[in-house]
Amino acid sequence: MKFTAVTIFPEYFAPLNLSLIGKAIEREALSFETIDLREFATGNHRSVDDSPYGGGAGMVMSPEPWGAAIDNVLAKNEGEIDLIFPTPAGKVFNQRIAESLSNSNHLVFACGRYEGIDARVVEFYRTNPRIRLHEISIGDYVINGGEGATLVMIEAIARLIPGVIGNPESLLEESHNEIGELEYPVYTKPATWRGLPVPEVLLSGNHGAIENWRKEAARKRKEGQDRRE
Ligand code: JFB
Repeated sequence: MKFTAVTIFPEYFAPLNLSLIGKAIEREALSFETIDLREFATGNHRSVDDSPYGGGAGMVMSPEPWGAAIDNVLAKNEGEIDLIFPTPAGKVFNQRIAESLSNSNHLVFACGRYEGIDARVVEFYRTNPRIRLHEISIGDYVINGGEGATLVMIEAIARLIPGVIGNPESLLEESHNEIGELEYPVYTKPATWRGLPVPEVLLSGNHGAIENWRKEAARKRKEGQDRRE
C-alpha cells in the first residue's frame, strides 16, 4: 500500500517515521511520500491561495496548483487511486471506512489549508475513471487544515494492513467485535499502587472468569459514557 499526501507542509508528516508505522515503512510493508503543493504553484510568489469570490473572511486555495499536483500523481502512478479530501463538511470517518480504505493500493490525501480548496477541484476529479473520490471529516470539530486529519486517518488505516502491527491477534479480535465492546480497563504491575489493588480476578489465572469480568467491565464503561454513538 502506498500513501501520498499533497500538502504545503510536508514536515507535518515527520511523525510517520516513528513507531510501528515508521518500522513498517522501513521494511516496505507500506510506503509514504509527500508532494509539496508549492512546487506546482506558478508565478514569482508561488502563491497557492487567493481571496474568496463573493467575499468573506480568509483565503481559499487556488485550483491551478491542485490540478497540476493531482495530474502529476496520476501521471507518475498507474492504476486507480483513492483520492481523499479531508474536510469538515465530509462524511465522518469511522472504523468501517478505515477498513474499506485499507484494501486500496494507493491512498492520496489532498490536504487543504485556509478556508479550504476551490470547490471545482473536487467537482473536476469526481468523474475521473481512475479516481475513487472521498470527502471525509475526522469529527465534528474544527481544525486548521487537512494535515492533522490525514495523520489520524493514516494511523487508523495503516494498522489494518497485514504486517504493520506486531500482534495480528488483536486485529482479529477487533474485527469480530463492535468498537468499545472489548475496551475493558487494563492493569499491570505492581499489584497494588498507591493503595489501589488490581481486581483480584485478574490475578486468579481463571481465564473464563477473567473473560466474563472484562466483558462486564467493558459494558459498564460504555454505559457510563455518552461519547460513542
Ligand atoms: C479539514 C480544514 C477550515 C473550513 C476550513 C482545510 N474534522 C475536521 N475539522 N476540520 C477539518 C476536518 C477534517 N477532516 C479540516 C481540511 C481543512 C479543516 N481547513 C480549515 C476550518 C473551517 N472551515 C482547511
